[in-house]
Amino acid sequence: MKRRKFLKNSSLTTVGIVSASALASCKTENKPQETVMASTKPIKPIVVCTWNFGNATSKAWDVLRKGGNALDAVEQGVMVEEADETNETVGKGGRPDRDGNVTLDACIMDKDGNCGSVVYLQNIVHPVSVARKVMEETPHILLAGKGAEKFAYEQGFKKEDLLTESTRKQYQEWLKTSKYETTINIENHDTIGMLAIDENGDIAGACTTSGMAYKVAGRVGDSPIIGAGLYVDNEVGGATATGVGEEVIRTVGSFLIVELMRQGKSPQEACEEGVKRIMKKNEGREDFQIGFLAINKNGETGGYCVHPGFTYREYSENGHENREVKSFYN
Ligand code: SD4
Repeated sequence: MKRRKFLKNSSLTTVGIVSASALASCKTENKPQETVMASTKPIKPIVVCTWNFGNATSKAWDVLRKGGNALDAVEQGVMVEEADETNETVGKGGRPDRDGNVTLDACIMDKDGNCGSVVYLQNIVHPVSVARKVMEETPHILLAGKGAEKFAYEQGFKKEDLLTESTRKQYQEWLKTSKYETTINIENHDTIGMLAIDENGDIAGACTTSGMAYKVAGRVGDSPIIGAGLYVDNEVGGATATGVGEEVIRTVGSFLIVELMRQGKSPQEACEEGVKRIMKKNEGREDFQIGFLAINKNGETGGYCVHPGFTYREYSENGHENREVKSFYN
């Protein structure tokens, strides 16, 4: 990751968009602190998402490429995974809780700090779009359970069975062997968190999941919690998380990462620090995975995880690639 060069000469003008990692205070004698930076061309538009979701990233890129805004891009991007029945961690086809009910969590956040969220939502394929409606059509931020579902129907969303033949079968098998016990697992994470910067340089993010498989009924993870599973600050950047949500909530992970970028860390450094904070509270534990993904205002990206295996997808005019996160904690 290239760090920006800070210029100590206050006579230089500030050029381009000032990224968090590019911010530095330059003291000149008898003058107030000033922030200046080298001229670097921000990468925009750009979209990144957790894991190797090529179709979702392509969809978001399509929106951005045509001049669409970051909010539309992330919503339409993650909707691809919500509708994909083969993704067993998101939307339709997501694995159920231990009572056999699929309950979804999602949130969305825009450039102005507006946000919407739904938790424990059943029977609706696109929780991210319900979250957007919460943001845009109500005075609230977070709706839960039956209330969220009723609101979704009022907004025109259709009722649909979210269990598929495959997840129903898997659940029946799980019942036979599990003793009705929820266990944490380092695998089977496919939650999608997506961050985008549009051609205006504005940032938005979305995150959507069916949560931990066979969770205790009523459980809500980090993904719909603003600051935990997702956070965007248009001055600085955005971050999102995947993995065991309880650990991400404990450190308010995404907010932490954005704040670390505000203080001057690169997205990569900020994600590493986020994982380290979590591991400090969990010495000796190896049974869970966390992956953080971050982008700063300049379009620089970074990712870090506890165990190998986390990847993120990036799409900009520089190309389209799946980035394996090669450095990890364990
Ligand atoms: C949760 N963070 O509900 C989510 C799960 C996840 O990939 O990320 N799965 O805890």
